[in-house]
Amino acid sequence: MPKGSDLMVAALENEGVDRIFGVPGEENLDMVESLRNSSIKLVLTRHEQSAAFMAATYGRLTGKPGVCLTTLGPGALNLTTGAAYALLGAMPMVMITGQKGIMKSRQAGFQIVDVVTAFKPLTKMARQIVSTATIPTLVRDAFRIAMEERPGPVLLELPEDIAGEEAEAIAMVPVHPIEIPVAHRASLDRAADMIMKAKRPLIMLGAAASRPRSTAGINGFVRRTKIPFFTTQMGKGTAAGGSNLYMGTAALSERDYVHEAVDRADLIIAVGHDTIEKPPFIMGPKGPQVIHVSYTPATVEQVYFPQCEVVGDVGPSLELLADRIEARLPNAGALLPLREGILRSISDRNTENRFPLTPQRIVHDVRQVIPEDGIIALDNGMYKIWFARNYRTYVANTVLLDNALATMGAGLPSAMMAAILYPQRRVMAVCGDGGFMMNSQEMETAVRLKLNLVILILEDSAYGMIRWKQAVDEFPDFGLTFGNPDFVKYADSYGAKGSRVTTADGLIPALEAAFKGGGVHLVVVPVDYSENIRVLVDELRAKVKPVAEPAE
Ligand SMILES: Cc1ncc(C[n+]2csc(CCOP(=O)(O)OP(=O)(O)O)c2C)c(N)n1
Ligand SMILES: [Mg+2]
Repeated sequence: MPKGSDLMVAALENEGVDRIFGVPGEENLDMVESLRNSSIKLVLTRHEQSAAFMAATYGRLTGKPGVCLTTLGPGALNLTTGAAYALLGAMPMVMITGQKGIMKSRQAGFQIVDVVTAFKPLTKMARQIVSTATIPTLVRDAFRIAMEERPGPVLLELPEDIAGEEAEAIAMVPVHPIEIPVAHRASLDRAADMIMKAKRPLIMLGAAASRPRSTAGINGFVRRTKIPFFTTQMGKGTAAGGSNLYMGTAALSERDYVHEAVDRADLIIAVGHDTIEKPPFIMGPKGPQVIHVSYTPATVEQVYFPQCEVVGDVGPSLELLADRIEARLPNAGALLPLREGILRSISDRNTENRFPLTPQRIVHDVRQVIPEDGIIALDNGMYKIWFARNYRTYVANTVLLDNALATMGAGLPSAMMAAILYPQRRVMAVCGDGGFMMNSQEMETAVRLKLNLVILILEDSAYGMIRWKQAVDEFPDFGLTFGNPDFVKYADSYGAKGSRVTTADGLIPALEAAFKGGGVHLVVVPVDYSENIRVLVDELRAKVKPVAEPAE
């Protein structure tokens, strides 16, 4: 007779799950035994938080929920940051947590936390499984909810006694494909009318444009309409950045070079914009009109209140919109003359020979060693702004950054997930010395899994981003510096390789050697963050003036 945990594992196999990430506790031992006898691999991590980051990234890259497993109380609570990461980032994920038995209580309150309640605000659904009979339907429901637009995390709590209980063999619920409806004709007509009337239209590609299902339709829309586009941080790569219509990425909310185009636009077609991102531009009473095109209706915010919405499956809806406007847009390229100046200003001084290296030089050199389909996964720190602004992308989901929860600690685990899914591509984690240390223990997991992965650490011995804000706000320099381990020895102690860049021209060869050598390789590069103030504050304040009235 099967046990509850056998049904659980069979239900996960029914969903096509191939790996589960996590740290089991004694409450999961039936589950672990059922996994041992299944087709699903159990991937141990060294902290539950990284298991959640990996599962969420699996969801982000494949569109199917990644799965993670922990014990009750302490283990489950270690998933909270990962749950928030998946919730804000719209990444499908299923978390399975253990619990003490619910039919008898032989350990009183030991380790018991109301996990289901704790996860309510961090998930789309959080449920305790109270009977083996409901396992197939609950699991099917959990996966559907995690995947449905807008995707996100769900939690199923499997108590120890339900997992170990003998159960009737119950049939699994078959999985079938679900198509997302296409936008209504009336909304397409209204949007087409606004676009044809626009004098200076601009497309913005946002976070939901990065969904694996979105990208083909988006490329077609940009190509057919010939309207120039910019991206949000999480929309990078969704239409080939190398195309001659790319105007830049909005890493700041206003007054960056890209805003010279945004401020002059009279219409922005916002494809897949999700307001969990730090605003790519600020809507005001006088600014451009906005058409929101996405899977779900717009969230109205003080800074985002579109005047028209095209809601439905993004790719096919954009195809229908392009059918209506293709070759009928005499003003499509009105903002294109600004492109060269914007891109030139952004790439200014990016080959400067200073040591420690400038952030611009680091971005430039990283781009040289990463092929078009190579993936960089960023942690959170000052360099994220530089990579978002300056790193050109050619393929969707080749820059994995988190402009939603913007948590530190996810860079290494998300890069590890990409390396597992795409062993034939170059994959690099880019971390600050602060963020790297938040999950650096996963070096052991990466070595154990025999991943090919380069980890680039930008060393400034500080929580640089906060130190920068402190300086911008004219506070004294205080409380944000620290010491580091010797990263080369640290890598060595994990059985990984390590190297340190000691000259301005040393980064490219160090990275090339790391990729060619294979395995897990950590490269440390000292960074000179004085450019933060020089460019992101002084230069932009002096050069980029907000446009009061759009010029006719
Ligand atoms: C988990 C978490 N804690 C704190 C913060 C606030 N925070 C944002 S960036 C940052 C500093 C990052 O330092 P580091 O990783 O060294 O990158 P740097 O900015 O120095 O390049 C901090 C503390 C955060 N985003 N996430
Ligand atoms: Mg730092």
